[in-house]
Amino acid sequence: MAKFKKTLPLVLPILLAFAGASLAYVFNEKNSIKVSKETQPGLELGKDYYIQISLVELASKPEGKSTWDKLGSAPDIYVEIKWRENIIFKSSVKSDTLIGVWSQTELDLQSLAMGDTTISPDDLIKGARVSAVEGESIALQVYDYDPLGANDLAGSVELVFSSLNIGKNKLNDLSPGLRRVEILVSEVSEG
Ligand SMILES: [Ca+2]
Repeated sequence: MAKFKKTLPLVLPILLAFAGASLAYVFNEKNSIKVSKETQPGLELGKDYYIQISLVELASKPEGKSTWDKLGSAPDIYVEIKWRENIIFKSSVKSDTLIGVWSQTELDLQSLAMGDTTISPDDLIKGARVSAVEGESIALQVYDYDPLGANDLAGSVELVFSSLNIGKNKLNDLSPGLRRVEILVSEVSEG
């Protein structure tokens, strides 16, 4: 694997920044698997957080149907995050799979802060920014994308902020069609 030079140019092409951030995330993710949910801090109500979808696993077939796709191919998964009755995030589509994985461009906010940049983290993070207000929740709606017809709702789950933790949140057996969801919650570091 190529190593980054010690002295990176001050102005990196955006694409390279994305690639670097993605790699950093992959390594962070591997490390964070050891951290159990119980040891992670909960959300501080009243603060802003980023919600990112890491993984969605669907059941082998949808509820009440024999196959996901008409020709027997696996579902084409995408996720919407809904908050206060608005869709605030829509993921890319992961085609023909029962397990959709989205690599996140989790920002190394420290390195971002070191450089001269006018880019807001909001512009780079592939996720939703929410305010963790007491009693409120976000809804994750998982769809099987259909290019020709209506997208089928594969499953959905509502998560109250008080039930979420900072870091990775693993959720299992949420509904008949939805076996597993992993989301990443990160603090917004700006004042
Ligand atoms: Ca398909």
